[in-house]
Amino acid sequence: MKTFKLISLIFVLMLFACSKGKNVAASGSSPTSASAVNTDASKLLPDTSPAPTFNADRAMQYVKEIVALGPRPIGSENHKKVENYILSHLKGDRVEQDSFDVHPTEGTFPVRNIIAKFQGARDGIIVVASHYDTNWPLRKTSYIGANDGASSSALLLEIADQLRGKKLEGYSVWLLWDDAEESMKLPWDDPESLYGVRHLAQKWQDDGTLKKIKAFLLEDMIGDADLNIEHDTNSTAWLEDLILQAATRLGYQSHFFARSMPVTDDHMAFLQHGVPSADLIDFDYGYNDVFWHTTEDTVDKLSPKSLEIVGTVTLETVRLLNQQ
Ligand code: 1BN
Ligand code: ZN
Repeated sequence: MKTFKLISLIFVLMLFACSKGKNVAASGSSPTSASAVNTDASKLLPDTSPAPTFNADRAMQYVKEIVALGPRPIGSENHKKVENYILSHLKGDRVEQDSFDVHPTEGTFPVRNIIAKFQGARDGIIVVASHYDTNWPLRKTSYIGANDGASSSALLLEIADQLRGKKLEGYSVWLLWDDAEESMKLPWDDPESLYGVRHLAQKWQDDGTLKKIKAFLLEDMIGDADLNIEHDTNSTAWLEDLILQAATRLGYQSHFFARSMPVTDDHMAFLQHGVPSADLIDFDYGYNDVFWHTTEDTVDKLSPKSLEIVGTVTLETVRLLNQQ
């Protein structure tokens, strides 16, 4: 009888071990990537914690203050001002700066990634990122990138306000204002593109940080009053699923994933290094994207509600990642 019980126990333990391995999505993973996350909705813990909070009016105020600094292409005075603006909001937080020079054909330019680190109890990091520079080819115009760069940078400042002073029971959350996304060239795989994230991904690969990153969530062009976040087919599939789950829990799913397309944005650098990554981007800015990379990208096209939707869905996604 004892032997039978022992065999049963071993059988149950084996079953448990197998089920832990199931549903672990492979998309975006590689030998260097963080351990994958179980994304089966039925295995999530009961949802007892309160829904995330987000001050949309304050976030909108941040957008206005950023664009009031004027165009902020790399190498400009205004770029320095926006760096200082972001840093001034992170006083007392744990901040890392990743500063270096780039040498494209146009000359030598300083680039600065800014990272605010909110320590969690669990071993592992969730990165939430946004670029803050404006488009280099448009540097001689009045282009201020209200949606493209300012909205997502403001969203991160508001997320910092939400995390500050809280005891994080889950993974650490690192907010990354990355630089030179708009410099100098498209496409993303040109050596003169995505300088900030490519430098940081390599740095974090070299110092061992990268393997601790559970997810990289990129925010881009998320302030559009007519909010339609794309289903990005380059993003890690299970992370996109989790974002949709988060949006559905909050009743915001109608703003997500009506359209599928491959997006080549800052997250590509982290995907290339095997980090599960997703881009929350609305690439339908005005009819047929007419406002994108034009001087029409101004605050009047944005809505605080869109900031709130994406902000709370991001925080809810973090909460779901912590339940794995
Ligand atoms: C997003 C906003 N991007 C540039 N400004 C990256 C991108 C470039 C996304 C081309 C899609 C296509
Ligand atoms: Zn852009």
